[in-house]
Amino acid sequence: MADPHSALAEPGTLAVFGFGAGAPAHDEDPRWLRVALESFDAPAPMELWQVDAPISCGRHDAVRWSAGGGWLFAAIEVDERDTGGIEGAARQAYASLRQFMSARSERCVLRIWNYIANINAGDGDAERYKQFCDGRAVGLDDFFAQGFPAATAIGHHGDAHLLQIYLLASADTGTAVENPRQVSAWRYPRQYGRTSPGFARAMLMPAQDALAISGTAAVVGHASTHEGDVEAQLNETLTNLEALLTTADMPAGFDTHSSLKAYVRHATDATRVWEILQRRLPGVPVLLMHGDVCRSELLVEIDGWRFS
Ligand code: 3EB
Repeated sequence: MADPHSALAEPGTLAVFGFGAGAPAHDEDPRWLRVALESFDAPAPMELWQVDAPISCGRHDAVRWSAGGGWLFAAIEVDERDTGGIEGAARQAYASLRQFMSARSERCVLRIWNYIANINAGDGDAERYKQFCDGRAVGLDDFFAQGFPAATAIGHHGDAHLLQIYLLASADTGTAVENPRQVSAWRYPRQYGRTSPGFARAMLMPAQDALAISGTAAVVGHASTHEGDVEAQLNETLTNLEALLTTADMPAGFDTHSSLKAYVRHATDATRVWEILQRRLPGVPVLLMHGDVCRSELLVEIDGWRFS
């Protein structure tokens, strides 16, 4: 891992991310975030968000933020012990983000990442991911009444009490994109929980020059497919990604500029997933992460970016 300080010192740096316990804890700069997910690539590269504009940054209660050129990064970390569990943590985190965002000019949330400990613990409606969905909806209130952003919700294996959420917002609106192969998440039937997850399958950036792709798995219609078969799930996921690119009028396939993350549930599947991605997406930078998908039967999920 390179030194985050030099990346933070570059002009136009909106945010810098490190991955896993090996990343520095460095807490002085609100633009630095250590994500609680481990990467299978050692050392994991840093992720760098840069804009062509001067940056201001700060903290507002528990929210840390940076902004420049009409773009905004905001992040919040909540300790579940302070909120009585994941539902309260999600409610508080989203209420804080909503309150912070509503006072900003960069109010259009385009993309959100949620990293949750023990995401599949608990049965039925008591599963922690479903409690997270309940709390998120309450905390958000009507903030996404105009439409949901693209999102990722993945289970991490770090601090068991830590909820991490970060987002990218803009002064200008993006265009949400749905996948014709999939039921929109906010229309999922009751069997997936009391509160349907609020996210769009992808978001076209305001200048229409990039597509932010939500966590995408082997979901067809509303059903999980290929239970127990990581290779078939990965192939289905790639088919879903292709369908999204087509719907968004993006060029087909991914290229060397498209940065993707593949979240793999079982460490024992990582090599196999890597080999398949090398073959199916040659030359595409994919960061392989150890993470749990929010439905326990799903073994792999991919998110990332496609630039036109
Ligand atoms: C799915 O297709 C997989 O709750 O914000 C993917 C992306 C998923 C985002 C979220 C959930 C979320 O339903 C799960």
